[in-house]
Amino acid sequence: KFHWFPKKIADLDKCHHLVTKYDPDLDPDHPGFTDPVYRKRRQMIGDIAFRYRHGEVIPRVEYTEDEIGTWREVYSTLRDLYSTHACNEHVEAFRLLERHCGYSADNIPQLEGVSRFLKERTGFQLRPVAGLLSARDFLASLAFRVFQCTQYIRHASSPMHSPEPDCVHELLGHVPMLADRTFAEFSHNLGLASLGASDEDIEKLSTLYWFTIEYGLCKQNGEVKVYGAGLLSSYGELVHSLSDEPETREFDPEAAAVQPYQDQTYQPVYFVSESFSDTKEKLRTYVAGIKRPFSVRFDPYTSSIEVL
Ligand code: H2B
Ligand code: FE
Repeated sequence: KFHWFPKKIADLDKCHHLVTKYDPDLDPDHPGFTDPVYRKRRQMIGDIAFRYRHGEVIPRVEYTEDEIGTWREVYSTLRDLYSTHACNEHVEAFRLLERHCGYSADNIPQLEGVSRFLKERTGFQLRPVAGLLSARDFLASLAFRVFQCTQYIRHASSPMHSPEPDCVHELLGHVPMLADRTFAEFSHNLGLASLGASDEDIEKLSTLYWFTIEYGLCKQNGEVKVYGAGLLSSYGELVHSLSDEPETREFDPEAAAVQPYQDQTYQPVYFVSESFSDTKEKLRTYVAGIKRPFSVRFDPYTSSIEVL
């Protein structure tokens, strides 16, 4: 079976299939489920994403005092941990984001400004998305160096945790990492490998995504540090991941691609890379083994995919 995939960057307008299992309108465990004001706000911000077309400026959101309050609480708590827990690349990019992109405890940065910053650093850009996207659509956008980014914030009753991606997760976890060249290349390659892949291979690639981009650890100067965005945006699990409790294993894509994972509680096992270049090289070897009846090449001049 052959799956449609985007060939040019504007085709990403068609990659908008949401997974609703953690949606506040449908999931009774969502902290916002019983809060009609939150749900309405979520819809309003979601509409920006539904209306958005490639090439447009990402509309600003004027965040409320309540929303900024939630942001402030998470920001100041997490920021204190980054110097001891986050990898160098994250710490370095975070410094730049504070200096140039409006990152601070009192301000939720606007996606358009952040997108311009990333574009200058690694060619990555953001586009707004209304919630958790299907793995296929999400991975496909990485093939164009586009990161689909939520713009709403988690519910005020639960500042340290969100069952679904929100702007805290994206801006504090993903964005600093996407500012690193090697990491950007690794993400881009994962995206290219997903284009037109079978459902089984998409499942494996999303599991790999999970244990690297979301929950990855790496060695730096003889210590283990965090580079996964899911960890860098969750206080509890960030501390847990570098404690003695979880099991850690050396990163091996064959093993990570089929390792069962947890999206409800902390991971029982994390994979540790020797370095980003090591992750990138191992991933390159892994994806070369994925069978597709064609191969793809990204043309950076036109931001389009050549099918060979
Ligand atoms: N959607 C959104 N909006 N953000 C993500 O970080 C995300 C997603 N991650 N969909 C994807 C799924 C990931 O869990 C993998 C590729 O399945
Ligand atoms: Fe994420």
